Amino acid sequence: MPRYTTYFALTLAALGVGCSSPATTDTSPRDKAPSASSATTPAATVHDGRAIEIVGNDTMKFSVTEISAKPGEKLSITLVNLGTTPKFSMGHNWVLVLPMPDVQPFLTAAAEAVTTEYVPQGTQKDRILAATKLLGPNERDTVTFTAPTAPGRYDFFCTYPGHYQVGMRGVLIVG
Ligand SMILES: [Cu+2]
Repeated sequence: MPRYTTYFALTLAALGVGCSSPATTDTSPRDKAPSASSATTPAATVHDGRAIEIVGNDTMKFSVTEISAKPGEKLSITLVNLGTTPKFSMGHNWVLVLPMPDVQPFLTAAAEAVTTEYVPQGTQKDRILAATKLLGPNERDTVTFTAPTAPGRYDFFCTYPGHYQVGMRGVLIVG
């Protein structure tokens, strides 16, 4: 009888451990609810992809200009703005887009999208695969997303007006 009790206790302990993990993940959807303001990036609250940190600053360059990924790989890109210039004149974001024959119309739409922090709306928005928020000095933001399944080169850049032209851009190579 004591042996059975011990076995039963161990079984319960094992079940307890088994149950703790789902309980932890269950809190994620509830955590998302209060931050409804970031509705454009619902996955941003769960950063379980391969972590890559990119630093931007007043020189308008990314510290990482080339990222390699497997098709469909989950990535968590964190952009950190270590510049000191105020956001209204030197904001930075990280925007990954689908291949397009000419990026200029997208950039023009982005530069005009002042009210949406230089993220273009409408048909141009459909070309965005992932994007962080626009960051001021010492701000950071992480976006978690799944890399495209189609091998290829996917451009990323900062959509703050003029920063692409200065060289605040890079490429995600899938495959
Ligand atoms: Cu920028």
